[in-house]
Amino acid sequence: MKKAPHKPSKKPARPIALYYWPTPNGYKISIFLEEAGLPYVLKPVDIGKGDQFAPEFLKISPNNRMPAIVDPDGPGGKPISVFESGAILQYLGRKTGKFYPQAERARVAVEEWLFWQVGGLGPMAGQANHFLNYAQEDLPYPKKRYTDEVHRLFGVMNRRLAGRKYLAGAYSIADMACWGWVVSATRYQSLDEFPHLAAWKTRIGARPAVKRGYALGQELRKPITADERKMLFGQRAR
Ligand SMILES: N[C@@H](CCC(=O)N[C@@H](CS)C(=O)NCC(=O)O)C(=O)O
Repeated sequence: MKKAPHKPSKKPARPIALYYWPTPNGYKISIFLEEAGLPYVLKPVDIGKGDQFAPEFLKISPNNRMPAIVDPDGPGGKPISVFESGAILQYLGRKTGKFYPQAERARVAVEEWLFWQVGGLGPMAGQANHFLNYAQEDLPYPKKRYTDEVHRLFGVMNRRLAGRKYLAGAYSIADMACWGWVVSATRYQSLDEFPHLAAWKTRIGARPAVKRGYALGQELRKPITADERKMLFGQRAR
């Protein structure tokens, strides 16, 4: 008989440490944890102050980015750390059996939209946000390039969501991955042209667990200072 990756344990679940800052990549994981009802403890990673470069944090997240998790009850009952939001969502989905179907066709569909988010929507909307809201020079070419790409990606999502409630079958980690990025991009891109996407955004946003996940740590957000700008932008290999 094949060994299950996670033997169900009789012991009460020990909380997962969530290394987090309230940004669209962070919300993906706070939303999952809230949706699944998994106990967790918040470990704020103040990325403006440089917490992401702390040696202890780099041991679990060598890319100096949050989110990351440490699950004390990982495979074999031993702790495991996971970085990269997509890998974390897949891990938590496998661990709980929730929001990440096992049937191969359904799983492939979820993975298509999950990877579409981590390789496309996130990086492109992140660049658009950078050139529109953080770059100190006014740079029309990158602004147009990345806002055009967000517009294109929103069109893809809108077509996908025509006649569908969720991106890939039932509500899944793919929806959780995309939602915060769509919310954030509506700062500069209206959804008037994308009615199916707008309805999906409202549908997901109405879920109580999504509200809780999105609210996590909002009080930590402050306008960026000159020192924080230096910490975040212009990073090179260390
Ligand atoms: N591919 C990563 C991206 C994570 C990411 O870019 N996190 C940002 C905040 S949204 C971060 O930690 N930035 C810290 C820095 O730029 O030093 C993931 O999906 O987890």
